[in-house]
Amino acid sequence: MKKKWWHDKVAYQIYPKSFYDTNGDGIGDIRGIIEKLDYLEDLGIDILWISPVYLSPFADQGYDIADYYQIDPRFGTMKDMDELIAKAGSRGIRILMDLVVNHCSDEHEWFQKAIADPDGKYGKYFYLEDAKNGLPCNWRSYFGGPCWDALPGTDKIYLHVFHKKQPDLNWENPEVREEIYKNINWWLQKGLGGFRIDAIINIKKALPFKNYAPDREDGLSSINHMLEEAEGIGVFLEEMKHRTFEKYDAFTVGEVFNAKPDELADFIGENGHFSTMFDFRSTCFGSSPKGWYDSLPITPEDYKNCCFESQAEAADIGFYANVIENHDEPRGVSHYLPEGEVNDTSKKMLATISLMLRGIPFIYQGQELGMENMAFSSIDEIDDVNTKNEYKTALDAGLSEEDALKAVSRYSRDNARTPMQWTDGPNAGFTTGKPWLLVNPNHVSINAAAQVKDPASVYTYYKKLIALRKNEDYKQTLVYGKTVPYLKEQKNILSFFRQDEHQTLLVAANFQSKPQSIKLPCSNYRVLLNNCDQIAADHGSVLLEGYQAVILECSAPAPL
Ligand code: TEU
Ligand code: CA
Repeated sequence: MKKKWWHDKVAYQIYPKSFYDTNGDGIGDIRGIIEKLDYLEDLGIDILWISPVYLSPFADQGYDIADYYQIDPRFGTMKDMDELIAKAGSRGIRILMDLVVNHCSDEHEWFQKAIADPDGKYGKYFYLEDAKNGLPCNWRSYFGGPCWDALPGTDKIYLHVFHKKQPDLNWENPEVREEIYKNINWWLQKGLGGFRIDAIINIKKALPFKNYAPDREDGLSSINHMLEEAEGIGVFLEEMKHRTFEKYDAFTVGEVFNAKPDELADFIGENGHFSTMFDFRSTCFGSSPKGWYDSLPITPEDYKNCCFESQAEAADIGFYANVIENHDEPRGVSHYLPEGEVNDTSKKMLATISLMLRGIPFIYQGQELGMENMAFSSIDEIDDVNTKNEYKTALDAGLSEEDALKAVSRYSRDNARTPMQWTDGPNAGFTTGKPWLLVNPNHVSINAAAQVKDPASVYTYYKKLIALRKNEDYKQTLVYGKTVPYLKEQKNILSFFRQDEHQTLLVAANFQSKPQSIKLPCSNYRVLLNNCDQIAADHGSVLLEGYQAVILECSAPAPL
């Protein structure tokens, strides 16, 4: 495999609105990221993905872009952005911007011009149809309702697979693609490390528009059915890569849902469309076509299977980007650990698995502190468009208000969007003003200030995991070595080797509160990391405490 600069890197996602506010308006800003670079450097981060900071009306928190060349004044200025890129760069940290090009904002100049003259040049930037013919297809937008709306003041309708303030750009139009490439190159010339690429699978529509079998009472059909049929996205993605990323050796991470199983090599193989893409197998597990209210919980055994399936799938192809949460997901510790068993030890166990798997680790802001879901007491406390839509879906399905709130609280995107917990003081030290979203009251016990100086904290443990990945003695194996499941059949044991011809490391986690013993594959070993104080070994086996996770270096390669 040809080595790439990003193979051994550890990435961190910042959701700027909730990261750190420097001017007291209750909204995190770019200067806030600059101020926290020391913190990120101390943790050992190499790549920073910044969720969108472009000019936006914030219908979907910046994923609705009104100008791809401007910074939203709420986040700061382009000068701040340039300073961030430079200051991060001087610490060896590369910045990724979020590339949101399936759609723009309805307030973008292109859409405004399309409204003014639907038959002109900019009408062709979007998917417009004559209203008199009715809806061209019954696709349900990701945020609820039909994905067609009236083009204001005209006799046309336009397509939006997300919010109605996020009109889809027509990638079939070469002029649109040119505009996008121009923008990507403009940003790359500033010295970006690359991009995280939003909702990219949606850029290729199965055309002509047609109905699919309705899958809910509303008579609409999930977009997934269309995506299964859409062919030829690779042509767009290859063109984009050649015209932009490739010239800068940029790092790209795709947000790819619904890829076809045999397409993985096209996406993340040595000459793939992207450097890597997120592994969403465990985040998607249990999701129901009916909506969040109908989702199934994930068990430790399910989680193990997800991990191993993804590891096997990517093994001979490339690298997945490993996540346990992001700005669209609940907090990983609240989602993957059973209620009542969320504690520092179990949090560290999850971290051990996520960072020791083969792939590029992505840590979401606050994950390194073990931040947890928010206990929302009313739907009015929630800002997120998608949660509101899922709440309505749950009510429509007959749930009581109380049950609907309970159901959507488990999955709400706002769980991850509550402000970063810097201190135990007012507003968790996030802002001196009124935070735009509720601060989790548990910041009095979960916060960066306390954890940074505590050798036993979740933060310090993350720091050790990152340091281990970078340790010259183990790096080669942890980055490029194989993942070989060990004791896969033993219930609630999630254990695997990371291994190459020179070295065998064993990662073993007891994914339950009850202790259990595992057979050791080697008689001599060194403990590289342990989330508990002790390791109880005896006669070729180890007794793992509840949620204990250990990383061992086996002295002799295990007989596999
Ligand atoms: O998400 C894409 C996506 O498919 C989402 O619908 C995801 O399934 C959903 O957020 C789960 O609740 C990306 C961004 O990450 C998300 O924040 C944006 O809202 C979306 O694109 C539109 O740009
Ligand atoms: Ca601010």
